[in-house]
Amino acid sequence: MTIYDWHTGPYPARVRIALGELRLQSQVRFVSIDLWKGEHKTPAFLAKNYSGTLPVLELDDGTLIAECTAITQYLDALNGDHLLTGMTPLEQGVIHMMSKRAEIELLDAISVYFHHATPGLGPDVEIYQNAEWGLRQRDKAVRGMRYFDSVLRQRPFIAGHAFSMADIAVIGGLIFAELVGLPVPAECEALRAWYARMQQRPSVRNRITMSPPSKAAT
Ligand SMILES: N[C@@H](CCC(=O)N[C@@H](CS)C(=O)NCC(=O)O)C(=O)O
Repeated sequence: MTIYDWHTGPYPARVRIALGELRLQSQVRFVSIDLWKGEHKTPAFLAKNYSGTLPVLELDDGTLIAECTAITQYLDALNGDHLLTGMTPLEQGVIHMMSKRAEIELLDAISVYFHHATPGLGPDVEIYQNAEWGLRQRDKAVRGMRYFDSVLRQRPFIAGHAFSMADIAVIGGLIFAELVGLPVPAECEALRAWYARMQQRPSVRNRITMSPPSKAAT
């Protein structure tokens, strides 16, 4: 299997963390696509992922799977344990919902803020920006942090009593928040304590050193 990603990217982090949790990293070859040089927008890369985003998983038969959730679901099903996406219908439904919510309310909102209301990936990549939209999404992300704080006041993990893909999605959001200098509000004590716990997990700690930048493929 090949993963096309960028070692410090918040979305690539999600798949790297999943690989670490599932102990699958030795089965993967990483190829770096340099976001800062816009390598994800070249025709060669767009042929792999129409959306022009990272990460992308390429299987040995040439099948391409983009989208962190889809990649994680594929990896999680490989050994049949479903550690990250749930075993029972109830677990699967709640984990899927909370992962989606983490994207909509936190991670994707911060991404829009980054691309629209900050210099983002630079003028060559950011060919359209709408700062007002970006700032609204930043405020949405802060509301999202307060929401996830309220969730974590009720239970130890984002989707219930066990670590899951939904935790990984929120971790991706807080990694992105750090990159753009968006602090978690001080009063979000449960979210802060949970994030400190998450950072102790080897999968989270070792995600960047799992594969530093390699030669670009496109
Ligand atoms: N919905 C996608 C989003 C992926 C995404 O936005 N990835 C970032 C990397 S951190 C990216 O490629 N950004 C480049 C861009 O949007 O120009 C997923 O879950 O995989």
